[in-house]
Amino acid sequence: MKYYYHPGSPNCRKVSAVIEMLGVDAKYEFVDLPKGKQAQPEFLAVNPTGMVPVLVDGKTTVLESNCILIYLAEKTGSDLWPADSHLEILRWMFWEQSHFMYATGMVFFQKLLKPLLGQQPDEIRVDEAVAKFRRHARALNDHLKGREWLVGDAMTLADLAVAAQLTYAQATDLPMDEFPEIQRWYAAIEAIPEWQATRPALAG
Ligand SMILES: N[C@@H](CCC(=O)N[C@@H](CS)C(=O)NCC(=O)O)C(=O)O
Repeated sequence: MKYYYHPGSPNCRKVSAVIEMLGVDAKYEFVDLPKGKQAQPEFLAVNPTGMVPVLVDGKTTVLESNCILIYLAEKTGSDLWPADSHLEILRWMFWEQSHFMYATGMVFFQKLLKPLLGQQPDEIRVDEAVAKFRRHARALNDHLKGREWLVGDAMTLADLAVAAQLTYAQATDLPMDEFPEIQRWYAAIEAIPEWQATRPALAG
């Protein structure tokens, strides 16, 4: 298997962690995002949207981080994708991509990436994204009351998909102290060695 990735990407982090947790034999292929390699014809032939992560397994190309997680879990028969919980896991994965990632990704882009590129953060966009984060984090925090994991009694792909978007929470000063249930749950994920090993340098 060939795995196209960038170590700073939260969407790649979830895939890298699952590859390591499941002991999958994958060849890591670094895609230099700051140098624009994702927009070059060679990579666009692999993923026309010009984004990582991508997994290529023989003749099968899997796009979208959450599809890759499911593909890997199905291929290995992992407990992270229990047959009786697919609907609930997918619900969190869709939510993560549609709402949570929008908020955390915007704050990451404005507060961490733009200064690295010598640009000023757009404070209006930061405020909008932090407001969105609060709205969705509140729902996540409420859901976690009395639960150890997002779905069922054990960790699933849902936990890893959602947790990935908190990779830069500390480095971007997201108001995590308002959400104690998220902090408790996230601390359990941070304790996983493969999760620690995939922490990007920029996350601090
Ligand atoms: N929905 C996609 C999002 C992937 C994504 O946003 N990838 C970012 C890195 S986290 C990327 O490749 N950005 C490069 C670009 O947009 O040029 C997924 O989950 O795989």
